[in-house]
Amino acid sequence: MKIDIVSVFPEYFEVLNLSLLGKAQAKGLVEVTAHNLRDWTHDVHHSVDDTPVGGGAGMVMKPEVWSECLDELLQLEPAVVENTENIEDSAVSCDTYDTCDSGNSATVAVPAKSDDSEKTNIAQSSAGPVLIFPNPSAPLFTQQDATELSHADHLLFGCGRYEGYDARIPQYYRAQGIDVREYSIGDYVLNGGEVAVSVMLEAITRLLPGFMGNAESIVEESYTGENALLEHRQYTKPAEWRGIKVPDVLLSGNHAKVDRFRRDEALQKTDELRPDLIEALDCTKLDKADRKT
Ligand code: 6GU
Repeated sequence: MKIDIVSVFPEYFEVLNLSLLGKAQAKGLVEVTAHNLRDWTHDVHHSVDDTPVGGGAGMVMKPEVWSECLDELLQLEPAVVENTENIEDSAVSCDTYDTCDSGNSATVAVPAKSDDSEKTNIAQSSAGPVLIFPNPSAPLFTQQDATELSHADHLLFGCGRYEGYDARIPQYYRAQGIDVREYSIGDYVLNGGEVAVSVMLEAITRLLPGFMGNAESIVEESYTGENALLEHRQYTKPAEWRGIKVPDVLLSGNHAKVDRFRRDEALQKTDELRPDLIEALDCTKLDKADRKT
């Protein structure tokens, strides 16, 4: 998987060479390049932002600089758009590939449409690049998004700073047939997209085949699978520590009982802390004992 990151603070991503991702790069599973957006400026001040049209506080990232950068990294012709009226102003959208039926003459690289479920979208598409913008006002990035993006062969992250980026940037690239996603990582505000991109990158790359030593540890995690629950508690030896005992059933050696105990705990914990996840459960996948819990 090839990963490009564009930021005004590319040094921020030097830490990626440490840690697990560094190992994945060494193994050749991923190739990560952090670019400096200012390399695509032409003025002496290397300016990347300007005041918001319509007024308001802060600065907004200019579309011209981004487009020079993104055209190059996406290997698109710097298209002369003849018919800008046809570029649809679609709302922030992260779950579709087919937002690009505009009659724009400059359309290139339209990914093949897939009728299948979201999970297999990328695996079955012609797997063009996916352009991702962190944005606190976008839909939440989930484990399902991470799984889906782990099948892409080229991810390009564009980190916004200041009050954000000109809305025409994602709009334009969608109209070019590029799979453009905007994601928030949670209901709080960060100064820029760099931390959010690091979070998404870690969630995505650890799912790459061969990345983790133990593939099972991925399968059993919270938020994975069709019926995502928070994970049960874990214990290791000793069986009693500072007067606190490990639950007896875990020492029983009875695997069925252990599984039931853990499942009950996961259901109870999820109900208490994340009722939204319980609401989203597929009832047909619950067994009799689950219902009792
Ligand atoms: Cl993706 N960006 C910024 N700046 N703040 C955030 C965020 C993203 N997600 C949550 N807060």
